[in-house]
Amino acid sequence: MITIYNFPRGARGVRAFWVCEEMGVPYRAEAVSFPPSEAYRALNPMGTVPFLEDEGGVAINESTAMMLYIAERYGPTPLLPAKDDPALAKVLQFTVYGEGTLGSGMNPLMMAKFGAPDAEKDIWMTRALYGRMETALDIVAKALGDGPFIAGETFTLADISVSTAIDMWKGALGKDTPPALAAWRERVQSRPAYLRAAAAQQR
Ligand SMILES: N[C@@H](CCC(=O)N[C@@H](CS)C(=O)NCC(=O)O)C(=O)O
Repeated sequence: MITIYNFPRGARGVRAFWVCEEMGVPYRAEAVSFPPSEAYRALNPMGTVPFLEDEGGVAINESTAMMLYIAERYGPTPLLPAKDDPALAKVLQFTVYGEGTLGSGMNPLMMAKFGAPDAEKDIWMTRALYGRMETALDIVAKALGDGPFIAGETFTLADISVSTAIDMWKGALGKDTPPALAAWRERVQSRPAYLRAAAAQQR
């Protein structure tokens, strides 16, 4: 069975829980304390969460790779369109973008907010990165257009990846959801599978 390690309320772990919940794939949620123990670092030397293990020695420490793995390994699923579906490129683009552009751009901002000395929080790099994240979120809003979902009529991995990045933008960084994304975010995060995923760490 899949095991997903996560910090309590860690947004990126919710990506993997959520995909499992949408697909009905069983998984075990394992809480990781901060700072991570030596035993955890022996499994995942980066010491980051989430971390996924599955039968056959599968070990993944990138949340969007976990999403794609679960969809491919336990699919097919409407969350990931088939090879010949015209929506495939947009789903892959925004699934990866949720972490490759958004999540990885927000990490240094979280480090500055929670780790930097006060005098070094508001430096050129953090100001530039906040601006870059705002531009990146505008691009999501343009891709969504009139919706209902990022890749069109069907809810996919792209919606999961990007909406959980906005959880970090709002939660850890204390920023507002861009108004053009608010109704979509509420729509996707009222799905029963999301609500179960968000509670998964407490089970
Ligand atoms: N690109 C990785 C990022 C993982 C990551 O940075 N996770 C954060 C928590 S959400 C973390 O573990 N931070 C502590 C650290 O980097 O030591 C992913 O998508 O899973």
